[in-house]
Amino acid sequence: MSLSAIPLPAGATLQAGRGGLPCLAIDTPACTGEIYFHGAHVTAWQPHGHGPVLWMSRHSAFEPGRPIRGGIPVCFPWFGPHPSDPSRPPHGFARLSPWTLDRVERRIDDAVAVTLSLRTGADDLRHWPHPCALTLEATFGRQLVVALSVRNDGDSPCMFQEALHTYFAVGDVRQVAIEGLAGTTYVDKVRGGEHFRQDAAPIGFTGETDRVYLDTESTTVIDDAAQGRRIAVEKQGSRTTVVWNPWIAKAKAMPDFGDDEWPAMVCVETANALDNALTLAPGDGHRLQASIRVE
Ligand code: TA6
Repeated sequence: MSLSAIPLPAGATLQAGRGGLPCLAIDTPACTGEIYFHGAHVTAWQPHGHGPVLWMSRHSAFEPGRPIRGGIPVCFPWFGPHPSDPSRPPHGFARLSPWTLDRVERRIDDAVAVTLSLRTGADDLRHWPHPCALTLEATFGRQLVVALSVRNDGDSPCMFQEALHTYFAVGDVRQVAIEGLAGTTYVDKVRGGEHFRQDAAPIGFTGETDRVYLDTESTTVIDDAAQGRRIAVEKQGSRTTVVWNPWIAKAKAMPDFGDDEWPAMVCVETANALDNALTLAPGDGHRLQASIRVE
């Protein structure tokens, strides 16, 4: 179906975005937002009465085959480097792929729900031998609800990892505290991938931080003291929460990340990764959901 054939409700506008990539701009009494078809990538959400909730790098690429830096990258079917082949793209191919716009619907309370889909096709199967049907639904309203659904259309079990790799805008990460993960075991990628147990204190940031919290279904809260706000991230269908800030050296090492941008962001990612990887039987499906609101 051509893009022009898809009916758009009031508050949703089809645009040629950065790099000429197609995107939908959302503007209703509830919020403004933006989602690109490239990677089914949410790049903006701002509920009325609040500042932008998602962070975007000023240096992000917007071109086929390259990930967008910021917003909510969709990581699938692996998380981080490919388990065995370093030539494969980090965080999988879903965020590098052109997704298809399926429908845009107006919901109650001035929310707009955008649904895109991707089928892992032959060109992906070289990287990954499983035909799957992916759906990404982003509902832009007074809260932002993003759901990634995966269905195994193959005839053998399919093991995968996944993440909604959300970049949050904060006033100063050095004044941020993250609540909700006390007592949870995490893999610390800054300390050799060793396992540690989070103590009772909220997570603070004094250097590069890259932690994969396992076996947790908890809601996390980002206390952004510098902006005097708290952001809650509630999740369903997720056993992993990833917390990341690159800090100074890692920020300098990334070409699509400004050297001075690291204090303004923190990633709190809703995932199923590492030990929490999932296996779907043929015909089975799974839904991963993050619900984000400013408290
Ligand atoms: O989720 C944290 C992480 O895995 C970090 O290790 C860092 O690599 C980050 O993702 C960004 O990855 P990217 O491939 O988008 O540069």
